[in-house]
Amino acid sequence: MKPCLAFLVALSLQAAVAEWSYQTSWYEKARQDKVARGTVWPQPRSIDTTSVRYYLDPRSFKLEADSSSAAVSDPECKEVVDHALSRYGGLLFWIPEEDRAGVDGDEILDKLVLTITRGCTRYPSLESDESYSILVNSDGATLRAQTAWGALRGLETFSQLIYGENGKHVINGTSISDSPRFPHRGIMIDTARHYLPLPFILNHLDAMAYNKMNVLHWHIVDDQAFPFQSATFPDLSGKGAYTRKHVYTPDDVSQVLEFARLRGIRVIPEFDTPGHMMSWGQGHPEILTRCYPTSFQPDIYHLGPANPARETTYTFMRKLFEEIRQLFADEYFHVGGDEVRFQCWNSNEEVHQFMVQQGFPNSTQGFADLQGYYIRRILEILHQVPETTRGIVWQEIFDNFEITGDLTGLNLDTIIHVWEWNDTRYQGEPFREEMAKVTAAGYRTILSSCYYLNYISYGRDWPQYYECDPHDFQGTEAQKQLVIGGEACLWAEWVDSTNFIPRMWPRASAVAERLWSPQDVADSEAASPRMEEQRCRMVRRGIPAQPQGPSYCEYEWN
Ligand code: CP6
Repeated sequence: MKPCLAFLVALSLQAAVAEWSYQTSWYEKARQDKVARGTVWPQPRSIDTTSVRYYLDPRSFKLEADSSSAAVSDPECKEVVDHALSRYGGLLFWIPEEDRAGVDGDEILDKLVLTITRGCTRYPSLESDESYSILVNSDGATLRAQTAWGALRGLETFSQLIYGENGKHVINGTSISDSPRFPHRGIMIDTARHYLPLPFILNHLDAMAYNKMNVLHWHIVDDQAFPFQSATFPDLSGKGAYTRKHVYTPDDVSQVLEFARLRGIRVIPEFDTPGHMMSWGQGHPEILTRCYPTSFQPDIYHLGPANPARETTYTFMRKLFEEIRQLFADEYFHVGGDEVRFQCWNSNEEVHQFMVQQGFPNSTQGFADLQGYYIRRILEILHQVPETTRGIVWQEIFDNFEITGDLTGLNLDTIIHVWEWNDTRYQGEPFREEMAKVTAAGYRTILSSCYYLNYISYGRDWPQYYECDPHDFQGTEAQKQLVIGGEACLWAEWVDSTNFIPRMWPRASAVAERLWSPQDVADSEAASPRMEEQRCRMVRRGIPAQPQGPSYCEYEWN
């Protein structure tokens, strides 16, 4: 009898302790200060919130397009809007049925009415207007945008304003007027070092939309693999992909493009040239430079950069670019240009003869001239392919033209992508100097140097991305205007589908806010509770974003 009684006492004591710890959970209290429910990421340009609460009933709430506006009358708008309304219909309410409380007797918000005041284009572009405004008050809720792309950003914001309280979905009285600080807010993914199956790319595009990012820079091929399946040159992936299964077919690419378009995201392909092309040589060795061993480099790679001395190289690139331009819709195309080894060109007699013929000196200067010649021709080809196409290049191309002392070969419509950064250089602020130089020469630029997500370390590392500002360099107002944005880069030597999403998110969210929100939204401490909320929001929506320190989410990943 006695042990049995002790057992019962212990049991009820345990229950009491459990009850006590639930009710007064110190961590729950601590967390109240660390998360900020119903806050928006990235922070809008202007937001006013009242303390009036409106309640939403998931069974009857409606997202509606104003039928007298372009949201319905313009077919290009309507397609994007219809998809978005159905997507967000599924994202607004997340409190599980069993935890929900009725809202009878509360002040109800029954719908959001969306108005598009201008019109739409089939694809988003660098020039797209993404502005929107939201008003929630006792008259109801409205969302106004000039274009479907602005409507998408506004729907995302509206969905984030809704929070859960005592089992009810709530929104406060709110007035928002918002537009992005930079038009190019990108993320670079690398599908050459590891193949990323399509569902992971699509999941990532969803996460980009949740963070109002609008450019997927697809570094699709590189030295290690050529997963892009070309109809013109099937041997490129036939022999250059890891396996026959590790490829992106034209249908795969179309799926990515359409999924991105419906979320207002541009897809810019990168076909890196003349360096980083080893995998191309598996199927087409004739376009690469054969490297000969030298006393300095006895074990140099068998095949090096593109062969700039052969006319056939340019014919090949022209045909490939024509195919790619047909498939990808964006006006911009990234042609790389980074990390070219001159030793291989130097070891090759055919290349030497070509340099003599062109009058290039036999020196570093001469190889810079040669690379300048090659890129100038590549950019010319880009200009000539059907549909206007402009180039984006890594910073070496600019640096290189600077070495030759003649920037006239580098068309002013080319965008310079600044990426170089190592610790000592960072101390010396070299990327800031680079931004100043590039813009002083009149080129538009995007910054990645301080947004390299492939670096990892112990601890909370997003503040360093958050605090790096693309305008933080010495320059005139006109120079600042030439900075069109930035890109987070996740190089994938150590990343595949097992760790891609958690390594990317929510660290890329820090970059997203830097590029969207006003410059003075820059305090990472102040941003922390919103970041915490954004991370849990992504988890709730099916993005396995990694934690940013000890914490929990109300609705965990499962
Ligand atoms: N591959 C290509 C890479 C890198 C670049 N280009 C790279 C360089 C330095 C770091 C990470 C990645 N792996 N094609 C540079 C643009 Cl730290």
